[in-house]
Amino acid sequence: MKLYTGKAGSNPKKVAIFLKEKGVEVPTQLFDMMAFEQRQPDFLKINSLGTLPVLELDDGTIITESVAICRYFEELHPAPALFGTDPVSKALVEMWCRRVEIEVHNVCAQVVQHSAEFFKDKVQQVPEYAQNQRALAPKKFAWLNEEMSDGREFIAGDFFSMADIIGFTGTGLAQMLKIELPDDLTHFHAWHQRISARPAFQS
Ligand SMILES: N[C@@H](CCC(=O)N[C@@H](CS)C(=O)NCC(=O)O)C(=O)O
Repeated sequence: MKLYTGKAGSNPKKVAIFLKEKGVEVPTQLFDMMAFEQRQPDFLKINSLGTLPVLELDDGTIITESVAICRYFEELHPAPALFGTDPVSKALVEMWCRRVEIEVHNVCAQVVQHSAEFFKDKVQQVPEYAQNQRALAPKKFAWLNEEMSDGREFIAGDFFSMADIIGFTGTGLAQMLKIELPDDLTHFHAWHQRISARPAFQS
């Protein structure tokens, strides 16, 4: 098996953190994303979207999508469980992965895609949309803060999960974009400090 990935990028980072949490090492080919290696014709035959990460299995099966790759490794290495352990916790992790991906991570990613030079040949950029999503982002972090005001330790409940990894990489995008995350988002900041201290989150 081989993991095609990059040093930069929030989605490669999700898989890197997940694998560290699992204590799993995978043969890896690092792409120079800024040199657009992932957009070259040979790689487009592997992933038509020209994005990373991608996992190639020994039988040639190609798995794209960071969360799908993590789910595959969860099946191979069930402990520690990062997608829940029983019907309720599994549903809660799925729910929160989607909520954090769509409501937080993707809003920040849209700002990048509609404003960064890096995407100008790939995305039909609409600067007003980038501004709109930038203005929306603080509201999404305020929403997450409010959701976490019930005292839960992690995003999906009282256990660490994939949802925390997605929340962390989404927050990384916001930091990169210098989106203000006010100090009074106390539940959000306490959560962020808690997970940032985990060994797997050290870069
Ligand atoms: N939904 C995909 C998104 C993958 C993605 O957009 N990856 C970015 C890095 S964060 C990428 O490879 N961009 C390179 C490019 O567009 O050239 C996932 O979760 O893996």
